[in-house]
Amino acid sequence: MKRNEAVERWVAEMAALTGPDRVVWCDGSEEERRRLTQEALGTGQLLELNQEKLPGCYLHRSNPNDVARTEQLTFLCTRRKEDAGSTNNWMAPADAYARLSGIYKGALRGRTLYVVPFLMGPRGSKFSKVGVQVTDSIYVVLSMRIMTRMGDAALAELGTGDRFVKCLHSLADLNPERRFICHFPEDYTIWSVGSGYGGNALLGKKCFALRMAGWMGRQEGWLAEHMLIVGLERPDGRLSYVAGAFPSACGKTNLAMLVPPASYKGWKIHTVGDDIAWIRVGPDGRLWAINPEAGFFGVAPGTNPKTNTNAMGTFSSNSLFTNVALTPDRTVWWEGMEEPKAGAVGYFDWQGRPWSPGSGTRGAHPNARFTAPARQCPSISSQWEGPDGVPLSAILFGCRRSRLAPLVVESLNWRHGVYLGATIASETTAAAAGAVGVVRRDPMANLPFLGYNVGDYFRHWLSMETRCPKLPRIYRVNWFRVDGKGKFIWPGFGDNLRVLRWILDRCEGDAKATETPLGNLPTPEALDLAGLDLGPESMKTLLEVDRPGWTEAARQQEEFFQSIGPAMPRELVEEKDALVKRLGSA
Ligand code: OXD
Ligand code: MN
Repeated sequence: MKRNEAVERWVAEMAALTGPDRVVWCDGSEEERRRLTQEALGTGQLLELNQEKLPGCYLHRSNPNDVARTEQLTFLCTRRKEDAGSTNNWMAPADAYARLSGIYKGALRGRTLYVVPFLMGPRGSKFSKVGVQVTDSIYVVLSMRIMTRMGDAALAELGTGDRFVKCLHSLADLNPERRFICHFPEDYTIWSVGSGYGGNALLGKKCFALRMAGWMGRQEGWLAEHMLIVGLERPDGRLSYVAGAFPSACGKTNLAMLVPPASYKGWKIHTVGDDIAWIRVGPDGRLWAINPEAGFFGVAPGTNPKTNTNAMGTFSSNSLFTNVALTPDRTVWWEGMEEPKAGAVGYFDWQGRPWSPGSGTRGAHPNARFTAPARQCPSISSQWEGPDGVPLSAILFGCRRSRLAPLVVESLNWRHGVYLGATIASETTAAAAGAVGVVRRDPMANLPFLGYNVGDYFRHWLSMETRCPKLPRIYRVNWFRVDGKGKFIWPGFGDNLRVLRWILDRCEGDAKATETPLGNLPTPEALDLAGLDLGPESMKTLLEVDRPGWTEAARQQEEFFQSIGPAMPRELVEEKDALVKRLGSA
């Protein structure tokens, strides 16, 4: 491979800082995968799974203090504090470099520094961007190998250029007190230390493809979003693509791979991406999206042949599992899979402790993950690596709300759609450290991943109206409404296609809707409910407009908007005022 001087210079600098015994350049080859896997098996970083049942699959157990993203330790380090905005932690770049250099200094003594060039996006695409991560974790290298186009392919794409994102990572001593994930967008640099967890350590993912790319996209006129991308093909062959933002661990992977209900004969699903979308205006004036990743880093608990058979097919080989339970025949298990017999022996929990099913303790960590190559997904789209991406017919903003938010609302126009996304509030999940089930603001389901001021982000979204002549329609959805007994009302999973069908029909102008203060809701007959056990009362709850509840929600939105300060676009405040007015009249 031709050498790239800028990369070599930077790697030498990072090696001088961290002091490794060896520097190994990764080429992405199969031989390298085998060699690194053997090494990781030797040190116990990986455990071999049953190679007959799960060929090429391995188990990783993380440090129990390092099992989720740590948002409180994640910083934007911009020269001006206001560029980080009210929702991000901020540190001055000089302070962050000094503080973290102290931790990195000599941290790789006795260790190997792996150099991992990686490409986000398909080869030969104008969307795509190169990064180089240096790391002391083989688990991270092998995960990056699945999640990105890694090795020589990335260097070939970079050529002799010097525009690459410089990603420094070290596990250091895994001390949560010395754990930092710092982004320096002005320097194209990410420094992460003290964590081996996916979102903190696989720097191509959240750090680059969302925060750093968000910053780049603002400057270059495109969007980096926390969105799945899926193609929906009707029996007559019409194919439409939808992108959907949902908070972490709220079913993006399941929606991207959904299996149509039995009555949907002839419908086909084409998975393009399950977590991140880069979106640009295409030459035809529509929005086009790519998935910058090459793999899925999905939440394992709850995944089973009924909820996501395509995911089961995807990770049946060449995959890594993190913090799942180990079965007596060295396969994997997690909550939500078929329950083993209570008291069965030979199981180990996610921390490697002997464990018995039915003992009342968890086998897998709630944020246990699978890391699997996208190309293995049975429903993968033939277009998933297309350099131009796929054109979007609709954008979804999803939330997880047990009350208040209806099943689906159609926005009145782009500006109102941006407002619907900007005002998402959702119940927290185990994907981030901290309390679970607490309602918090999560604009565009992207709050933890914003690479700049949230007010400027809203403005950037609004500006698409002037850049893009053929914008997709925007919808807000909520699959998570519960009844009086706390049970989910909507069946979710494959049946979400019923809602997507209404959305597609609306985009094509042939489905009925009722105008409400919130936006357009389906008339009860417009949603296809055939074969579902959902009475009129349930549908009434799913489609209700709770006026006092929304009046209070609008008051809370006002507080949120005010907290954003001068960057907050007036247009969205006006949308909130218009909602209050609509709620008050009629
Ligand atoms: C993820 C997350 O891992 O959102 O995708 O936390
Ligand atoms: Mn995510």
